[in-house]
This record gives sequence, C-alpha cells and structure tokens, in this order.
Amino acid sequence: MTPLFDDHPAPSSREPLEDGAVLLRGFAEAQSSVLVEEADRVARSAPFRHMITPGGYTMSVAMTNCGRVGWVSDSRGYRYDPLDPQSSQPWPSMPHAFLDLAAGAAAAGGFASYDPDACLINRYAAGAKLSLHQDRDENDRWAPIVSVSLGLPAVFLWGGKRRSDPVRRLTLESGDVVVWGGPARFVYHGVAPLKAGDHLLTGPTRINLTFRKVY
Ligand code: MD3
Ligand code: FE
Repeated sequence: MTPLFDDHPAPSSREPLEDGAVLLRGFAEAQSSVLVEEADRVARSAPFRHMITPGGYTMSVAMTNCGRVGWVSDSRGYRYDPLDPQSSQPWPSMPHAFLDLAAGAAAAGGFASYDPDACLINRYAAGAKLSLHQDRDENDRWAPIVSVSLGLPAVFLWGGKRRSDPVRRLTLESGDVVVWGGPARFVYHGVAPLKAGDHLLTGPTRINLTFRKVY
C-alpha cells in the first residue's frame, strides 16, 4: 500500500566537511517556502540589484540584504552599511523565520547563541557565478557564516585558506544548510555558473541566504 502523504520526511543529515564546517542536508526543507516568501518580502522594500565591484565589474549575482546592516560593494570598496544606498533607508529587518533557522543551524553546527547582524540574499539566474573569494569584511572572526540554499541546485566551490589550495566541488540543493565557523571561517569559496532549470519554489533561479555576525 502506498501512503498518500509522506508523514516521515527524510531527516536532515549532518556531514562534517572540515574542522568548523558542517553540511546539514535538508535542514531548511520544511521551512523553505516560508523562507522564499520572506526573501520576496525583503526584496519588495530593498530590490535585488547587481552591485559593482571595486574593480569596476558588474556582479552576475543579484543581491539584497536584511538585518541591522547590509553588505554593499561599489567603486569605493566593500563594506557593511546600515542604510541601503539605493533608497538611503535602513535595510528591512531580519524576518523571524530567518533568525530561527540560522540560530538552529548554528547550534546544530556547534555554535551556540548565534545572533547574526546581517543576511545577504543572493539570487542566481542561469550563468550567474561567484568567483573564488574569502568573506573578511566581518569583525567577528570566529562566529559562523550560515548559508541556506533555496531553489535550483548549484555547484559550490570550496578550497582552503590560501587561494592556491586545491578546490573541492559540492552540489548544494534546495533546503541544504552549511555552517562555516571557527577554523573554517576564512576558507576560499565560490559558486560555479548556474545551470538553467526550473524549480517549483523559485522558478529559473537559485536563492542563497548567508547570515553574518558583523560586529
Ligand atoms: C565559507 N555565497 O555570499 S554560500 C557569499 O552560494 C557567498 O551564494 C555563496 O559566498 C552562495 O559570500 C556561497 C556558502 C558560504 C558562504 C560564506 C562562507 C561558504 C563560506 C564564508 C566562509 C567560508
Ligand atoms: Fe562568500
């Protein structure tokens, strides 16, 4: 007999990636539609935009933020700004569903009482990519970055503490969460060009939430 409903969904698994980094497959699956709705709500006040790198390139990933501060890039450099430079208004506040998810994932990754200041929301369309980089604009050098993948899958590139270290590839799917903190906080990472597709939650895109402790 085939059950009509799957009342025992696959539990999320916990895979250590390296010291300080853990992959929680499916951790955000049950909340994923709420998370996408909340991201849409943030983007109605602070629209997705393609930021300019200090080197003058337009990023292929579209970005917005919520929380006390937001990550911005322009010709002057990278920084966290309490105001959206496009509107001169504060960024939308962090949705409770975002905070709950991020704190729960951080705890599952071994980082108690996580209280992120910022959530950078990245939107990838087909072909969009993120070159190998480190996230080093945050003052808290130990607190984790919590990353939540929603919608189309992406190939995540993940190296070591030096740019020249070998790069591993990991496919991240909708609902997957990765916690990167402590000794794994400054590894080089990026995202390979997104493959075209169509996802029930996000259509032709992938949305990634990255939570950050800035101060
Ligand atoms: C490992 N975002 O926003 S998430 C970024 O999928 C960023 O949109 C990617 O890199 C994305 O800066 C990757 C996974 C991730 C994020 C931050 C990290 C991994 C990390 C910071 C340190 C180490
Ligand atoms: Fe990053």
